[in-house]
Amino acid sequence: MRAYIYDSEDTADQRAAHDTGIEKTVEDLAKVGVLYWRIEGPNGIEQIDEIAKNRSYKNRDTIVVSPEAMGPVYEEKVKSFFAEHLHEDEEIRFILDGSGFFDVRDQGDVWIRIHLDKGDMIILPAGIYHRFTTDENNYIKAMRLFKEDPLWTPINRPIADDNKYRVEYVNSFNITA
Ligand code: KMT
Ligand code: NI
Repeated sequence: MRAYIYDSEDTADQRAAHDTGIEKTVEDLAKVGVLYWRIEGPNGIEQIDEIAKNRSYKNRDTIVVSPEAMGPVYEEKVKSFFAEHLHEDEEIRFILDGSGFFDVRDQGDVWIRIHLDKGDMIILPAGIYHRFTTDENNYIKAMRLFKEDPLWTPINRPIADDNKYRVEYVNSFNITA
């Protein structure tokens, strides 16, 4: 995992690094409610099971985002994941293979880019504005965890501004934008 301020001036493809070189820490992520774990070693799945048990994630599935897995709709899908949105539940991802970027808004509405690869586990809180893209390798395989039924409907900005999960999130963290 590496997190840094996203370079919004850079007009390259969304999958390019857009790297300002301004680093962000796990603590910086925690301040906006984003949780991160590095899951390593032979008992990795047990660690996932433990987090899932503690947080009541009963169900899980696997998604592969790649041209091979998705065929001709890949480019369209990658663009749709990159629309700024929120969810009414946490977004929980454990990277099984490959890599990609999750961008999250910080307290001042600046994009933090989080590069994840195999062994990284992340939880985005309900109500945080974010987006996803593969990187230039165009391949990621991730486990998605959820409580009962998945609540993955993306609600795009700015429609979601008045959503009660957004309002709760803004009130729980020191969000100024
Ligand atoms: C999302 O919510 O944008 C996704 O699930 C993207 C694929 S997970 C690596
Ligand atoms: Ni999302």
